[in-house]
Amino acid sequence: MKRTIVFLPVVLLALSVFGCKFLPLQPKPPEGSALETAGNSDKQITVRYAQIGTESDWRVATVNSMKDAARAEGWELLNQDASCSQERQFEWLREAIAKGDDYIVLAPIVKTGWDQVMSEARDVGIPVIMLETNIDMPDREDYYATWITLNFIQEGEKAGRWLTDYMEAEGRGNDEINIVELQGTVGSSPAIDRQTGFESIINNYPNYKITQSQTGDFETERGKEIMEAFLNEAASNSVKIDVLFAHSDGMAIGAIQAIKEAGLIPGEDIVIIGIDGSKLAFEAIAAGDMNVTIECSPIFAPIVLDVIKTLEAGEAVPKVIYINPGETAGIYDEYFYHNVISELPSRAY
Ligand code: GYE
Repeated sequence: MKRTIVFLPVVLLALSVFGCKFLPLQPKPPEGSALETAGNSDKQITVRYAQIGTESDWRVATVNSMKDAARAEGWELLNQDASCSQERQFEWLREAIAKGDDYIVLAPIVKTGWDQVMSEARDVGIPVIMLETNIDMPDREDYYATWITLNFIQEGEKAGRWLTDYMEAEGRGNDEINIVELQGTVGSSPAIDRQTGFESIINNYPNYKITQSQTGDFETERGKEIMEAFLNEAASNSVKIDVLFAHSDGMAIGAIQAIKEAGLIPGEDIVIIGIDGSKLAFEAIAAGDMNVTIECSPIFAPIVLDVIKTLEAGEAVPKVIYINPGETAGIYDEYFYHNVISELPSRAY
């Protein structure tokens, strides 16, 4: 173990100092492949990124990291924003097929409905790299090269565990705890899995109850609107809201606004939990408006690059690649971990 730790940075340093010249010989790229022809002809690798939209800072960060990476490699990135519509994503895929792009990177908005278009991509042999959400279809692994993802269930579990630890530490471990939930896009894996993970923890405590739950589509404005509705309903039923669990920081930020406008103190009257680890959430936690955010890194691009280079070299890639901070890492608060204010200046997204 110790040897690996010492050895890896030395290799990485050597690679960065000496560039590729000292790398062991790579197998020759398949004849006529984009990599083979990139240097000496006008053939350029074209990557079509069929992404979801601009519903959150998180997604904008994903797109920016992909753009930077493609620019550095000299690849053409066709970044296509589907305005949160699956139909538009189908169109981008069909355009890639018609134009003969080299790769498709697909972040599917929902899990179902992909059978037809994925078959079309497979028929013409364009490798598809799945990001975040996977698709639900029979023999799905036959239709894509790899799936790069995060562990959304674990994010939900971390949120649940943080909450129960917090209430325990506050001496409220046996109190009735009423939670409202702002879900992500209905049918998307982050929404389904974050809810599953969170419930798997709080369902062990009969005094924790989700009193209201609705989708805010991962959007800040929607988060605000739904939180207003939650507050109104709670007030008319004389129910206290103790906690907000938001499936994304963007929605939490919108909800914080609604809570302030209702004359309550976010972070105190209502405990606020978000997911993403975005800079805006760090700022809200530093200001005392929010309590915790669970990291979900949007920086997929370096892995996408590796995958494309590996495929260009004619080598195999694993069918699933997890970007996973681990069970206890990636939790940001100023209560247990005190890692928000110190890391705020270096937060990139
Ligand atoms: O948490 C949210 C975004 O799909 C994991 O989508 C992603 C989610 C992310 O808009 O902010």
